[in-house]
Amino acid sequence: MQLDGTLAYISLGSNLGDRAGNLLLAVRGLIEADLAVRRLSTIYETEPVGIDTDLKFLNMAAEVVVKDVKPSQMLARLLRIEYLLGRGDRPPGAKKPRTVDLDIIFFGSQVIDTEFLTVPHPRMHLRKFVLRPLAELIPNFVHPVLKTEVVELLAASEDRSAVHRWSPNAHTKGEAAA
Ligand code: PH2
Ligand code: MG
Ligand code: MG
Repeated sequence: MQLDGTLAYISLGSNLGDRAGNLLLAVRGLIEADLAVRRLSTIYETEPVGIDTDLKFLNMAAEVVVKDVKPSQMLARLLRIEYLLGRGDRPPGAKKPRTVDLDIIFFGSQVIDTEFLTVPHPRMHLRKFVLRPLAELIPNFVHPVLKTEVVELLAASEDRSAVHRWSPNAHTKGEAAA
């Protein structure tokens, strides 16, 4: 069946407070904002990359179906969800721990480069915490600029930071790394 709308991919991250709870509230926020969540990756616990914190992140990816929504409108909705979940108290762009961060990774195969929004996300191909969850959902999707599949980007990534599947009941490192 033909899909009625565009598939967009969002990377979700949290490294402050109840991290898994924050991710779930963010997913609920997407649904309430009319961004129809179709599939979710599993959750990964990830070492912080390029950011001034020792607090590990939980990261995941969401596939949403958007209809009659422009990328700039989607961005505004994501920023609103971040704000409602407690990211309003910091200057934009500050590299600090965050309750929730929602980044547009792909918006169909569109290429967007404005002052406010760059899609595909300009650093996604360098980050295992984005590529690993994304590869669960769309391993063979071709990056519209790099012309490379998501699994190939993951295999070629030089990011050596730790990315492990997370499960709610495994609190020791060994179990979490299963
Ligand atoms: N987000 C960043 C910077 N660094 N590291 C991990 N592991 N996970 C993130 O979501 C993340 C990060 C900027 O948004
Ligand atoms: Mg981010
Ligand atoms: Mg962000």
